[in-house]
Amino acid sequence: SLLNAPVTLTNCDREPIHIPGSVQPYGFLLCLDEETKQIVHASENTLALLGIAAENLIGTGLEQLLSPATLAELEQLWPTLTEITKLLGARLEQVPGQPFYKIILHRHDQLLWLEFEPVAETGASVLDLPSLNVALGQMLGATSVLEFCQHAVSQVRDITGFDRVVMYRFAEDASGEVVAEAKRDDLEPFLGLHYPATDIPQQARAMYLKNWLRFIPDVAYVPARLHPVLHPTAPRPPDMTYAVLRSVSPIHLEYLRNMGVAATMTISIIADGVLWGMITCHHLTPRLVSYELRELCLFIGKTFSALLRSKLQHDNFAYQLHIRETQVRLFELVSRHDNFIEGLYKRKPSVADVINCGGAAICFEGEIITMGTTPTEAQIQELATWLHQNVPQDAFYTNSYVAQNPAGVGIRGTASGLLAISLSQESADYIIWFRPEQIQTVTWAGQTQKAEVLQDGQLHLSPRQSFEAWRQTVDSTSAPWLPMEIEAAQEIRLHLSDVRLKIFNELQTRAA
Ligand code: BLA
Repeated sequence: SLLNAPVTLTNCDREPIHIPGSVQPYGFLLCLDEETKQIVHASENTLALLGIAAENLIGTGLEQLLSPATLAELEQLWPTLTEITKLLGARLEQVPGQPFYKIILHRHDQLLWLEFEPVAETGASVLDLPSLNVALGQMLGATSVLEFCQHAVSQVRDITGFDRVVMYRFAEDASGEVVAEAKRDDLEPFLGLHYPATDIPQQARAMYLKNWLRFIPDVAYVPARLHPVLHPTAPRPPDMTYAVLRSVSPIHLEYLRNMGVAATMTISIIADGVLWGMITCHHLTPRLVSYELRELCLFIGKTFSALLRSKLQHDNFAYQLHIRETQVRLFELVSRHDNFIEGLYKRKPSVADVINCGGAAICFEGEIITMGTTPTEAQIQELATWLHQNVPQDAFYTNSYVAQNPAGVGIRGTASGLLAISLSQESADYIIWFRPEQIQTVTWAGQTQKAEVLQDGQLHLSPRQSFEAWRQTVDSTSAPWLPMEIEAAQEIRLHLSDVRLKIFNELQTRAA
């Protein structure tokens, strides 16, 4: 089977993670036939948990486990049950010596799913409304997407007590970045780290759009098989997309073990039907989180998702506004200086302040003026000459200059990204904004994790190796330029050409 075949980065996408035929053993699973309400699958750990072998449950009803009162409650639930889970608390009255159970119910794949999680006490309410109100208030009040993310991860850490909680945000290319983090002080920070798209394969992403929360209380678990794995009339094991106890990919478990993580919980962040990111929780020792607390985190994740679009728009408007305001002030400075070029760099704001960049340069009539972090003057001169000889357009932008001109390798540290506007058709006069190479802006903070050996030269099964894999894909690349930034640069070009035309006309009139 695929699970026994060697795993490579290419077959990773094909692992059928929705039909593992087994569960995590911290609870047990019963699947009932929708019509007859008879048990058709039971996880083999019923023997360990209930003292009843799975095969002895097949073909029976729930009467040998539950009291008539609980059965009556279930009868009420069946008709309206969907993929969305519902909770019922019960003692298995018919089996002596059993603890209290949370029964998590849903309907899917023509089966009724009952997942039993044992709990120590019957469960006082964990819903602390006042602090939930504070949490939501903070999230609502966040003035930027990053602050919003920070509140969400802090809340989830407060609620669950996980050692580390991060917001993992996906980029266009499906790679991801840790953009917010709440953690135990002594842990190495993950904030700012990136990982390649392959760390979370496509079928997993598709599943996480349907099922918003995953929980692995102990990554060292031994899966409990279903009995039977295949129903006599079914072509494949039952579809566990919505099952809480679903046994997860062994590849992913190995990844987590290599990371030194013993328990995880992840919550999907979905904006407009797209997986925008995940709240990812880690614990260094096994950790059981109750169903109710998981639901509370899910509530926070869904609230976050619902508010996200407006926060993203807010960030966008704020940046748009910053560009407009600095542009207006810059143009004022330009008009106040006799030499208009001086207006671009002598005072604040300078051209470098209009657009997010590492630095900027003005190349004008053989002179070079630099602001912020830039290549050397000689390198900028070479770049201006290259632009003049190779780029006929008035504006030029790239997030990988090296990909356009191999000679760019020498300046990729400060200038992997370039946004340039031409000030003259005849000579190499430009304003150029620079963006640094992305990988130089992020590095692993410490060396506390031991380096793992690459297993077959292509498998990356820990975040540190993943980071290296990501590093290779974005070699000599900067963060991309946004359409509004390119537009702003164009506007500056047009404005300056108007100014020069006016100066030229004035000189003509004076001469006449
Ligand atoms: C799933 N991989 C995941 C998940 C995360 C990551 C968050 C979601 C499952 C979960 O834990 O709830 C990745 N986790 C990370 C990253 C960090 C982290 C990047 O904490 C960074 C700090 N994984 C690989 C490779 C393969 C792979 C090379 O790295 C395939 C060859 C597979 N990852 C893989 C699979 C799943 C997964 C199959 C699905 C697990 C499941 O739900 O069954």
